[in-house]
Amino acid sequence: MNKISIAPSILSADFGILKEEIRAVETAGADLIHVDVMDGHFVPSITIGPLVVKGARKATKLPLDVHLMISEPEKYIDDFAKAGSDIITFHIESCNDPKAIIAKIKSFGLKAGASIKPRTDIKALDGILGDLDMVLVMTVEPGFAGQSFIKEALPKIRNLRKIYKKDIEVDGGINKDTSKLAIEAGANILVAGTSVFGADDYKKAIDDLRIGG
Ligand code: S6P
Ligand code: MG
Repeated sequence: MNKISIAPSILSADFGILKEEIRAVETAGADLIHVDVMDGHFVPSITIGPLVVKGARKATKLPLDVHLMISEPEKYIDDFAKAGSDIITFHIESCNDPKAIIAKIKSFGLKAGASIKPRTDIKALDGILGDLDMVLVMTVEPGFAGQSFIKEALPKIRNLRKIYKKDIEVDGGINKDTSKLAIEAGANILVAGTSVFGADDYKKAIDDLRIGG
């Protein structure tokens, strides 16, 4: 895994000018656009739904990387697929039948990802790793942007990389210092909200993440 991809999270963008924000990170070198969907149930916050994904779809040709932090994700795959997602990631902690969800995502021709929270062991992915296109390892507790990176998640990334050759994405508290740690551990897609949209220079922020500071 040599190429490091950067996925700015629009959760930290200015939603009043969302189209411009998406285009600005695209111009600055982003590889994917990360979309954080929260339902006020699986996590405390409520963020965005399929309508915003539909709007984002019109703003960019970059892949839309949709991170569902919601209960009963199986009920909403259709809506997010039809809105224009390219990758749909659900939380392993939020569902009983992950294989069925993966099959549903793939039935739309999309990539399927599964995410684990910082305290969830990679064993929770036993039996589905072969079906997935991506694993998203959370490095903060899902729910809010702007939290600090949980270093205890790093050994999990290292262990996962030994057995998983496809995409490993990290999400939460990624900045130019922690990106280095995540890349060294084996992650190849870095999600970043605050450290990109909070920067004055999006290009410099993205370049700094890609090279690990
Ligand atoms: C988890 C969080 C992530 C987002 C996040 C990253 O609570 O919501 O899923 O992708 O916005 O933000 P930051 O500021 O930690 O880079
Ligand atoms: Mg996310």
